[in-house]
Amino acid sequence: MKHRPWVIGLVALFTSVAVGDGPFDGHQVLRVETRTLQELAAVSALSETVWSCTPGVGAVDVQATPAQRAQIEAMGLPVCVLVDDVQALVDAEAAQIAMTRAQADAAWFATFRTFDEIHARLDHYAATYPAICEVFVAGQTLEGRPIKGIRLSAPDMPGNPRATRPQVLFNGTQHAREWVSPMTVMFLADSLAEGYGSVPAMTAALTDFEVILIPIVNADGYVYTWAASQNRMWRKNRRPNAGGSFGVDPNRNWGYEWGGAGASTTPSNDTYRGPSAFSEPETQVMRDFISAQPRLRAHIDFHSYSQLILSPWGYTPDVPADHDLFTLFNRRLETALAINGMTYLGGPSNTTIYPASGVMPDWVYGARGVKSWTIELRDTGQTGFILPADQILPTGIENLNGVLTLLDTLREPLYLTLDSSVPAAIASSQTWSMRVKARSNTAVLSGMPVAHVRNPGGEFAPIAASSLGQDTFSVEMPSLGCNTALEYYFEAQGAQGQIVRLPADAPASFFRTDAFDVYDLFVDDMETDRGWTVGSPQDNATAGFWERADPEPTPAQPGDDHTPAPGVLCWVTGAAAGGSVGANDVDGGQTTLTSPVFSALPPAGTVARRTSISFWYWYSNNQGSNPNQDTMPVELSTDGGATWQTMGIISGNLNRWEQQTYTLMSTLAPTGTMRMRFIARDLGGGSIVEAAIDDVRVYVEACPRSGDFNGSGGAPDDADVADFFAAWNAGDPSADFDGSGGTPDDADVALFFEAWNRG
Ligand SMILES: [Ca+2]
Ligand SMILES: [Ca+2]
Ligand SMILES: [Ca+2]
Ligand SMILES: [Ca+2]
Ligand SMILES: [Zn+2]
Repeated sequence: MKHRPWVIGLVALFTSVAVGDGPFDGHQVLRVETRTLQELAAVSALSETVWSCTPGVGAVDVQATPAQRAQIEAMGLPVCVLVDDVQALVDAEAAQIAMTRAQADAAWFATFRTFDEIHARLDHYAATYPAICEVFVAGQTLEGRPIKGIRLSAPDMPGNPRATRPQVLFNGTQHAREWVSPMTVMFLADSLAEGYGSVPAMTAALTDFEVILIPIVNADGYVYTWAASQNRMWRKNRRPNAGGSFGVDPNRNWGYEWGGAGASTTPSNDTYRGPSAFSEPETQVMRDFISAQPRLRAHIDFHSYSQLILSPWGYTPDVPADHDLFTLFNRRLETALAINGMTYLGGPSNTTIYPASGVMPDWVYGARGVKSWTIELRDTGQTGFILPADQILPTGIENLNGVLTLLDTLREPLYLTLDSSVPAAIASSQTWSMRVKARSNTAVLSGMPVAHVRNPGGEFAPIAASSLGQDTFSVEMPSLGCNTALEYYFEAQGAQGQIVRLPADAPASFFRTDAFDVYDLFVDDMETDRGWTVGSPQDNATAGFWERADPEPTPAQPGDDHTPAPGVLCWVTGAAAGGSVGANDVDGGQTTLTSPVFSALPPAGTVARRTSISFWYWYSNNQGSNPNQDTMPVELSTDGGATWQTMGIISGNLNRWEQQTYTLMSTLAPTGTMRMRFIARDLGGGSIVEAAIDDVRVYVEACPRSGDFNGSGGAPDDADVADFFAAWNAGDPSADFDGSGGTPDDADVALFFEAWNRG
């Protein structure tokens, strides 16, 4: 077998990216929102290096270690992660450089190739590797061009004849202008043909599967995009339509739920569905070819661009019966396609991009029952269809990795997937269960799936599931004491003893659910007067003052409050619509809405683990002149309004009600005399500023204080009683069990014994 150097480079890439042991291990690039020069200086000092070219107050990009990130976050500034893993980026870059320099024979993939060049290349594989490659013509296009493909599979082996191997089909170029799609399919052909016998993953792929590749389905359109009188941006086939326009969109012409949403009835439109389902030779040929493959297990239709992994359905937002299975494949494909640092997002086609009916994967899955995807290749719109040619190889490499991962997943004996979501937290003592699906694939499921559960630090112990019918199983999970957690994973067994776990690498990784109780401390839907006030010494707005009212709609202001009916009222800047969008918005300065005093302390006898303030807001500053220049600070006082600190700054113009939640951290420690305020303001150039606030909720996640007074661990015992009374007699604050302040009293004794008895 011919042995090309770049194949070795490819293998090196597959290993070098996974290993991260460089100088930037764990480093991330963070975008931190600073508000003052002091904050900017502090963030800069806390970082490894500043990435921003010209750092200033506002958003600054810094490279930080995990410890530095924790310190920056402790400052309470908004942080978002730009680069999750700096070392991985550096590794990927180094691997790419090494791979490219090692390539002796990569010239074919250095640029885009014509219809004739691509078909000649298929013939070259068949001539060079006749034992494993076979070229075929599936049929003819409208203008009579061959729709050519190649089958790759290892020669017959004892106990493993070719004719029994599961088949997978990958095609490109339903859409003519998406030139990276045939190149990606050709890269798969090249890697498998050249790598068989020398690269273990390629050898295994062709030993276990028959891989069928069709680089160009819409040959007429593809040739048209290359013609001298070219229309490089041509998408459809070359059907002459009634009315003089050309082209049916092949990927709206497939006959499963044909004619629904996301396909045009107008012949000149780029998504014209055609006069009837399967009206076009290209879709007929592919339909008949697919129907003739008896062992087809999976299919990918390659398109560009957007970097998406799209599973059925396209025609409806409803999820398919195999949604959990598609989700499992999608997550693995996402990981596999990220090998070069690119993000491919996976999900159902309809809701991940847009509704589209008559698409190929809907038919392949809906009519043939074969798992089928659209993969939208690079990029995400920077160059779109005119992808630079130097992206062909990296696109091919990451999609080869995706295809290998797809094959790996098809090989698995059983599929174990979640049928209920993993709760991050539950209430203490709550009864709860988890549902999983366990399906046979190459093996038959044996017995019931099992959940392995433990408290953190303990040993995993099994709990058997019970069947809910079909492939669905339920596990009754143990209820949890407050401030404890459960770690768990699931396991299923095949008839030959094959073990499958969820998560796949359990017990190294596992799910976790925490238990604690939630207490509301201050809840206000603004329907009654709870004592909010308008105005502060700094207020200087001339119009658009806060008022509690039923808002009237304008292009910048909601027509309804947020509270579900019968709620009608919220706080809003000038509730009346007036004659124009600017008639009743904030003008000339700021107007301040201040809450009544509320307590953010946990209930007596409990210990808080987290205190949160949430509210629903409407904010608009993107209408009219000087848009997007104003913001609305949200401030918090821990001393009844004497002093204030910034909790956050609202600036997003979503034109809808949105919920914001802030967690009170050490810098804003909860007290019994809290207030919050919202400062709506039109500063600088006059602009349209509208704001509204509704459904405020302050709540604490807390657990009862433990009777283990001296913290010795284990169940409370006599020593805890002795230590409590010693502290109580001494008037020590630690004996103030209910947190009421002052000298410990009888109430503290009662509460302590309640906790002690509880254990
Ligand atoms: Ca309300
Ligand atoms: Ca208004
Ligand atoms: Ca204004
Ligand atoms: Ca302004
Ligand atoms: Zn496309």
